[in-house]
Amino acid sequence: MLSAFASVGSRPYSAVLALAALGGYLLVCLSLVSSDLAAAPGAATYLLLGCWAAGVCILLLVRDRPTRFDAGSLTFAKALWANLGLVFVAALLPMPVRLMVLFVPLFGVLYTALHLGRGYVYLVAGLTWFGNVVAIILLAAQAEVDYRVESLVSGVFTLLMIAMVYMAGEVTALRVAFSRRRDRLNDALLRLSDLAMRDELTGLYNRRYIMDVLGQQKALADRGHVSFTLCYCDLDHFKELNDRFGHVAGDRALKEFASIAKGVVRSMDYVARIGGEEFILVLVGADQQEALNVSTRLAQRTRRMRLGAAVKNYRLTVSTGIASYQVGERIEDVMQRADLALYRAKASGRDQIIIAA
Ligand code: GH3
Ligand code: MG
Ligand code: MG
Repeated sequence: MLSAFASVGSRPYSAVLALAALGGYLLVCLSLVSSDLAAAPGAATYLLLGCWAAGVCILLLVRDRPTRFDAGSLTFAKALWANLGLVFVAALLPMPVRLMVLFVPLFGVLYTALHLGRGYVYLVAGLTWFGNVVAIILLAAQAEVDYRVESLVSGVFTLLMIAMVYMAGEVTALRVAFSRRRDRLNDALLRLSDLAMRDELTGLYNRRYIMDVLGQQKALADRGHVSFTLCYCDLDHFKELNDRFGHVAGDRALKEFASIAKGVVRSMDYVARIGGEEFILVLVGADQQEALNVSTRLAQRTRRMRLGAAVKNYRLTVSTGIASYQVGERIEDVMQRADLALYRAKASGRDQIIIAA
C-alpha cells in the first residue's frame, strides 16, 4: 500500500494500482471481520476502517507538491495513513498473525526515511505508535483482552519502533550526504562544461564551442530556417602593442575588446575568441548590411578603447572580414571567405571592413 501510494503520479496507472491495493486491503479486513479469526469487531472498528478508506481516497485525489527527492511522491499524509491502516487492522488479528502484520508499519517508517525529512519520519513513527495504542484501547472497549499479552506486544512494538527510528535516522543521514555529494558533482560538472566552452582570458566562447554553434546554425540555415553572417576580426599590429607595453597591457586590451564586442551584438548572437587576437562574431539571422553596421560600431568603439594609464597615445584598431553563409556550403568555406575578406582588409591598410564576394 505504501509503495503504491508513493508511486502515485510518478508512473502511468499508478493511482489505479494504489486503488487496487486499497481494495485488496479492505477485502482482507472485511473477510477478517466476518470470520471468527478476528478479535471481536464492533461498530467503532467499522467506523475507523471507513474513515481510513475515505482518507485513502482523498489522498489519492489530492495533488502532491513535488518532493525534494525524485523517488515517487510519498507525502507525510500518505505515509502516516498507510501505517495507521496497518496498526488498526493488526489489532483485529489473532496473535501470531498480528505480530507479523505489526512489522509492516515498522518497515513503513524505514521506507518513509527514503522519501521524507527526519522530522516527518519521527512524526510518522510517533503517530503510528500512538495509533497502535488507540487501536488496542478500542479493542479492549469492545472485546475481552488479555492485558498481559497486550502489554508485552505493545512493549516489543515500542522497542522495535525505537530501533526503526534509529535506523531511519541513519538512512536519512546517508541520503542527505548522497544528495549533497550529488549537488557538488553537478556544480563541478557545470563548471567543467563552462570551462570547456569558454576562453579563459576573455570569458568569450572558444574555438571548439563556436565550431559547434556554426554546425548547428548551418543545419538550421540548410533546412530553410534562419541563416547567419560571420564577422572575422583581427586586432591590428597587436604584436607591436605587446612589444611596446608588455603582455599585461596586451591581455588587458584583449579583455576590453571582448567586452566591447559583446556590447555591439544582440543576445542571440555569439562572440568567440578563436586565436591570439582573432575573434569571430556569429550574427544570427543578420545579412551583410547588418553585419557591416555591427562591425562599424565595433571598429569605432575599438578606436576609442581605453587601454589604461600605462598605454597612452596608442590607438588600437581592428580589421574585419564579413561573409554571409550560403546554403549548402561547408563551415570551412564560409570561414575561409571571411578570412580572405579580412586578409584584403589588412592589405588595404588595416582598420577596414571588407565584405566577402
Ligand atoms: P596584424 O595587424 O597583421 O594582425 O599584426 P599583428 O601584430 O596583430 O599580428 P601577429 O600575428 O604578427 O601578432 C599577433 C600577436 O598577438 C602575437 C602575440 O604575441 C599576441 N598574442 C597572442 N595571444 C596573446 C595573448 O593571449 N595575450 C597577449 N598579450 N598577446 C597575445
Ligand atoms: Mg592574427
Ligand atoms: Mg593582428
